[in-house]
Amino acid sequence: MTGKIDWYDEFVDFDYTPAKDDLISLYYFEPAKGISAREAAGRIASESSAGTWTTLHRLPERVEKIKARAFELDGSYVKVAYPIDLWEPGNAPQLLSGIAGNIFGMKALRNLRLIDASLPAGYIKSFKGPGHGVSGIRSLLKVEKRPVTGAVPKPKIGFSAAEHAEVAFETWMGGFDLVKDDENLTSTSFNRFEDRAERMAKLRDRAEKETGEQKDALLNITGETKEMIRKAKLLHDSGWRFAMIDVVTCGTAAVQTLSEECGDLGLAIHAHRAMHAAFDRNPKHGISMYFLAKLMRLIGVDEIHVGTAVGKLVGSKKDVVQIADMLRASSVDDKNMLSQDWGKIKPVLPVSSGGLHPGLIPIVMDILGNDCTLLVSGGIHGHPNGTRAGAKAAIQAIEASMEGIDLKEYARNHKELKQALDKWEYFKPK
Ligand code: CAP
Ligand code: MG
Repeated sequence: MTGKIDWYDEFVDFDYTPAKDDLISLYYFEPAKGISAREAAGRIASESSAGTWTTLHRLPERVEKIKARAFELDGSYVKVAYPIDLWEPGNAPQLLSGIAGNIFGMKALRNLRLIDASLPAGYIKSFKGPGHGVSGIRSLLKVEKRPVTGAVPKPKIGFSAAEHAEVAFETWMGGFDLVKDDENLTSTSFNRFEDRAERMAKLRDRAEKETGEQKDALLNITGETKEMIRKAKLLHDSGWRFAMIDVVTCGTAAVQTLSEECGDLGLAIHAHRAMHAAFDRNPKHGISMYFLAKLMRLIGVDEIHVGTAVGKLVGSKKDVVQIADMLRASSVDDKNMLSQDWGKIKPVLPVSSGGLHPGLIPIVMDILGNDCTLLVSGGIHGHPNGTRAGAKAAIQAIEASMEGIDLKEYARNHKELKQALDKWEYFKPK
């Protein structure tokens, strides 16, 4: 072999100052044996923009203008600037194919993790963003200050549509706002989506009448895109104002389509993140939940799961707060992340769920504040006196937290809370 056969180094420029409209990504990376950090940085910038493994016989001049540049290297962290001309406006899948595509498979890297990307104003303008956002959800449910509340009938799957609707009614009558489908419940022979939606609508109307409160459901339309559109229309026609989508398993293209469709139907989107831990759990490799949540805000979900820090699933307190703050902010200035001005993109409600029960509600509210949705599922259906008492206990825990009263003190004259604390106290499930 004679001479140099690759040109990765042309994608490294530590004197480069990003243009205002460059899209910038932040990666954690570990070079493979024998590869320097600079060489690895060049490979990341090259393979995610305009390069390839070897020098080329014909190279259009414009590559010099549109190529990405690794411009800042700090230990195991690299920042890459991508000229805006690389990106198709409004195309989320293409963004991922660039900054989260081939580079994860490069042999020159032992590990790579996309931590964040700063999206320039011109780029975010090409996306719809949430139709409702935080204030829209609050006005749909007429819940002004406290956290929005919801629960999933448990077991995850097993109830008939009629039984599911009964559990929903008990949840609403206990004071909860929302009844959510579980992430893996769509339509089964014994609990068809259409049947569930219709039966629950009847009991929703009854619960609204008897309580005077707004009640709604997060019915899971997850599936093939045209089928999701059909189900969204069915929800709208039955008076529902939310739809639930498992955004990772459905994919960004489908979520973009449903963001448009649900926007037209006035449906708020609840984004479940099932499967996120396949790529965000390893701190050294994959894609951060922070970036996934950012992308979903850009595309236009209205609320998304961010974790609990104290429940049964992974996610540290620092991560949960960082993601929630990014979702609710109009601009982000977190020293560990990239800056982000959200322009007109509405804020998104963080959802905390997973192993919660009344005894853990004060901690979660301390972490997330009131601008969140709390999903307490096993934590109400496992109450010694059943679902309605469990929901009341959770509501009482929210009231105590908002009034700054110790739970055990508040439980002295709130029997449902007392019963919940007698069973779980402050138990943190694993
Ligand atoms: C919680 C849940 C949610 C998880 C999702 C479940 O039920 O319904 O899907 O919280 O996790 O199926 O486990 P429980 P995350 O309240 O009974 O635990 O919110 O972290 O995405
Ligand atoms: Mg679930």
